[in-house]
Amino acid sequence: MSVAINSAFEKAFASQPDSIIKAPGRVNLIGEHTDYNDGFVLPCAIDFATWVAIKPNDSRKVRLLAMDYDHQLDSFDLDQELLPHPNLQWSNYVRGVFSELIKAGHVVDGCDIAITGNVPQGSGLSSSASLEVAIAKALVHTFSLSLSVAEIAIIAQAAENNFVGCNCGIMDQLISACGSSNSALLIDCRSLSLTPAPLLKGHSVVIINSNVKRGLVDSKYNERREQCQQAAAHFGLSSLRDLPLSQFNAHAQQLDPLIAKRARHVLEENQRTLDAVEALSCHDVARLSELMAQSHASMRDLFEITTPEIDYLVALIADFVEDKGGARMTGGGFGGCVVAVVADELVAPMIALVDECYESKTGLKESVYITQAASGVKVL
Ligand code: GAF
Repeated sequence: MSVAINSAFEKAFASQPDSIIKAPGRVNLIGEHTDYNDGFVLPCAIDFATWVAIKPNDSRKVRLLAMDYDHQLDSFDLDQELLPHPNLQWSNYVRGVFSELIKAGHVVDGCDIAITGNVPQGSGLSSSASLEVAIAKALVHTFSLSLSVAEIAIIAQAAENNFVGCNCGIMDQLISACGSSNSALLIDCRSLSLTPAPLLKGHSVVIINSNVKRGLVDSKYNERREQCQQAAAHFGLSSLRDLPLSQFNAHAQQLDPLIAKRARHVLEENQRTLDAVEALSCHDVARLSELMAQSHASMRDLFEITTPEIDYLVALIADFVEDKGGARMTGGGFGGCVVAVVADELVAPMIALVDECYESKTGLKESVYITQAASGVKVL
């Protein structure tokens, strides 16, 4: 990838880049739609990433090359008001990061940037977060800005919230910035504390992309977030994190039934995430399998963010692996991927089963990625 980005950079900007930065995508093992409720998540960074090549250009102009978008070019002037591009969505992730850094008082200058990557896009594996984090780290490195990795993640999240219009939480950007090889990380999304949770020996993390297209995702995502806020507000709280399950259970019937379902998912999913960390630390695969199944059922029935194709995939895999692994939808939902944690000897037959059944049942062909836990953003 480094060779390709170097030569594309040279062709577009007639010089070699100074640095190349790599930021990974992520898969979330459990803890879905809990991050913006100040709750717990358990993601790991994956070995699919976005690469950014950068060099200052002694001007106030930023020039961008998107290798994976037919080598489209964009540029903007740092002395003018930075606005979202009306058509080039990929550029808005970059513009957003510049805008948020400047807003926070950091001094950046003109530069040339080439971008490429292999995180499957629109699949719930955080291709956007990896782009935002790669750009933020590239600017921190190039202009010697003083930001911690957590601050890089916060700037990247703000870019997505304010420039792209998705009110996402902090999980994707934080794991892309801080990922650790061989471990998932338990993230407390309130304190941003990170606790490594080593992955199971003798087991693989397999991602099955349903290839269900995720249409209108941002509006449905933002709606879920508002519903959670509504539930918290009913109890006079700013976040569901502060609502004990027992208190919710005692008063749930006062809530609109739909809002109550959303809140129940978040409250129970937080506990499942903590329980999953415990199961990993005891190498209790059967318990992990049970928790992943409960998490999926909750996303399907309470939070209502799965699709029939994904429900089918999860049921197919869960029936096959029984208590030797677990499966659930991963990410924001409405399409995207299933994550399975499976005993190594079951990986090949599981993939063969999915290959045999999924397309004939749904008319869609899956893509399968076997991944390792990867480390977070780095300058190569
Ligand atoms: C998306 C968001 F970007 C994350 O912040 C998180 O809420 C996730 O959906 C659901 O857990 O990936």
